Amino acid sequence: MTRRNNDQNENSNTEEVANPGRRSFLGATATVGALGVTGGTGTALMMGGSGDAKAAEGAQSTHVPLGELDDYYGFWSGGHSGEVRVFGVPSMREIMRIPVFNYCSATGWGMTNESKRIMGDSNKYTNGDAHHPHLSFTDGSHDGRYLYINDKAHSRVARIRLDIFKTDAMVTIPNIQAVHGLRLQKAPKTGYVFANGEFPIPQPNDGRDMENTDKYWTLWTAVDGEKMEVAWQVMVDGNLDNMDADYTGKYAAATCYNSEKATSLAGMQRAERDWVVVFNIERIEKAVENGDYTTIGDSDVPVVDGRKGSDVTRYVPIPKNPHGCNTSTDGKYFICAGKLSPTASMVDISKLDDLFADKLDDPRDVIAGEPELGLGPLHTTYDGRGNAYTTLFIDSQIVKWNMEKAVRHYNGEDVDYIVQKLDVHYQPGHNHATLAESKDADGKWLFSLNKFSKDRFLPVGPLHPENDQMIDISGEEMKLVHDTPTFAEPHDTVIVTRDMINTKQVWERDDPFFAETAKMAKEDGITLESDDKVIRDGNKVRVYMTSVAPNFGITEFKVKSGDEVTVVITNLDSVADVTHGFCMIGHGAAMEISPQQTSSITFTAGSPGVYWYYCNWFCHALHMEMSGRMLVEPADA
Ligand code: CUK
Ligand code: CUA
Ligand code: CA
Repeated sequence: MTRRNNDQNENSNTEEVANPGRRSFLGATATVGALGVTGGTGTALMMGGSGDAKAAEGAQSTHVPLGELDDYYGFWSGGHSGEVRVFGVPSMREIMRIPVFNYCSATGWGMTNESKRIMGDSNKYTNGDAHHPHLSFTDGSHDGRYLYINDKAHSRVARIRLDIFKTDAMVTIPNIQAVHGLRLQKAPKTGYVFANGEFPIPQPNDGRDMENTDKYWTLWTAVDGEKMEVAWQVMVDGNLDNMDADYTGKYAAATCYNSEKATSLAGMQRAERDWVVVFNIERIEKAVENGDYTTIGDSDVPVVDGRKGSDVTRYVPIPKNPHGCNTSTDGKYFICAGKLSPTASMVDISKLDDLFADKLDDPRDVIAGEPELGLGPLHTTYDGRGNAYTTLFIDSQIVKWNMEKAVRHYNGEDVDYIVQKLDVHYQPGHNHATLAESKDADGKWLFSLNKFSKDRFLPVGPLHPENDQMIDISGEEMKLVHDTPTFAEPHDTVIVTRDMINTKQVWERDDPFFAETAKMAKEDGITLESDDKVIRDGNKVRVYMTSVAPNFGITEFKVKSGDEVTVVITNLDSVADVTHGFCMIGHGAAMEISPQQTSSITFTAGSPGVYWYYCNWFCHALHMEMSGRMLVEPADA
C-alpha cells in the first residue's frame, strides 16, 4: 500500500517537472479569460519541487492522544452541501455535522416539524450554499452563543445555537439575490449580522427593467442577530462580494468586483479599479430613525440610499475585482485582496472619521499600504503578532507578510515586507488562523482551504474532494503539517478554543426548539413525558409516544390510507448519548430524538397494509428489536 502511494507521488512529481506541471495547468485553467498571467505559476512550480511530500520537521504536533480532547473547535462551512461541519483542531477529526440549508437523512432536518418551522417558507428548497460561518462576539472576543452562516443559493441567513449545535433560526433576506459576504458586528456585541447581496437586480424584481441593467441595484443588509429579523438595508452602487466589520462597531467595509454592473465576464473586468465601500453604521441607524428611507415592493424593511454621494457610505477605489475583506486583529485595517491584481489594499480604519467628515482630498488617502503579494490574492488571516497571511489562488501559495513593513514600503521606505511563501495543494480560497477573527488571535494554526486536491488522495473518480491543509504558524516559518480531504465545499471556517463553547449533553424539557410541538400536545391534553396515545381529529391523526431504550411507547397503531399522520416522540432517556430514531418504512419519514428531546414528523399514510417503523440510531443491545407497526386500513373502512 505504502509503496504504491509513493510510486504515485513520484510519478506525479516527475510529470510535474517534465510538463509545465499540474500547478501551472490548474493556474491556467482557473484563470482562463481572466488574466493573461501564467509566468508566475511556473516560478511557483520550481519553488514547490518535491519537498512537500512529508510534514515539515520540528512543527507542532497534530497528534491528540487517544481519549484526549482537541484544543479547538473548528466550524467549517459545507459550501453547496448546505451544512456546517465541526472539526477538532489540531487532530482534524470530524466531530459533527450540523444540517442548515440542506435536508438530512440522519437527523430529519428539513423533514421534522421543528426544522420546518425554523426554515419557514424556504423549506421548499432542498439545497443551499453555505459560505461564511461566524461566531458571535462580545467586545471583539467570541462569546460562544451563536454561529451565523449565509446561504448564497436562496439569500438566507441562519443561526446555530452553540449550546445544542442545532440551527434555531433562519431568515430570507428580501430585495436581494445571493447573500455572499456575511460578517458580524464585533463590538459592543453581535448585535448585527451583516449580509452582502451579491447580484444586482431590478428593484422591485417583479418583471420590470429586466433589459435595463442601469436600473439593477443590490443592497447591504443588517439582520438583528437576537431577533433574527431584518433591521434595515442600504442600497449601493456596483455589487457586493465579501465584507468585514471593525472592532468598534462604527464601520464595516465590503468589496465590489462588479463596479461595472456588467452581465458578462469581460464586462466585469473592464475597470482597472473597482472599490471597497465603507458603511457608517451610526449614520445608517440615524437615517432609519429619521424616516430617511424607502421600502421596496412588498417588503417593509427600511432601505437607506447608500449610493455614491450619500452620507452613509464612502467608495474607495482599489484594484481589481477585489475579493476577500478581512479586518486585521489589531483593529487597524480592512485588508482587501486584489484577486485580479497581485496586491492587497490596506484601508486605515483610523482615517475613516476624516473620510466621512470630507476632510480628505481623495478617498484613496485612507489606503495605508498596497503590498504586492503574488497572483490571485483572495483572503487574509492573522497571527496576532503583526503578520498577515494571504492566499494566492493562482500561485497556489500562502504568503506571509508583515503589515507594518508593508505600510512603511508604501510610504517610500526600502523595506521587504514578504516574510515567506509556502506552497499549498492547490488553489487556495479562504485561509483562516486560530481565533483570527477576534482580537484574541493566538497565531498557532492556519488552514488553507484549497479548491483542488488533484493527486493528494486515493482517487475516487472524476469528482475530487477539496483539500484543507493545516499549517503550523507558531514559529517564524510556516510549516505544512496535514492534508484534510473535505467534501463540497468549505469556503470558510472559524476556529475557537474549546473553553469558549459550552454545550448541553441532554435536552432541557422546556427548550424552545420544540416549544411549538409541546404547545400542540398541551392543546391535545397530552403530557409528553408520560402519555402514549393516539388522537384522531378528522383525517388528521396525532400519535404521541415516549421512548425508553429499547422501547417505543406505542408498538402498534391504526390509521386510514390518506390520513395526515403526525408522530410525536419524547425520548425519556436522560443518559447522555442515548439517542433514538424513528424511521417509518415507505413514507420518507425519519428523525433523531436525543435524550429528553421531543421530535415530530408529519406524513401521509400510504396504501393499505402493514408498515414497520424502527429506531434508526443504534441505542441498545436490543436496538434492532426497537420497532413497531403502523396498520393502514382502507380509507372507507
Ligand atoms: S468566498 Cu469562497 S473562496 Cu464565498 Cu468567502 Cu472567497
Ligand atoms: Cu432506540 Cu435504537
Ligand atoms: Ca470589475
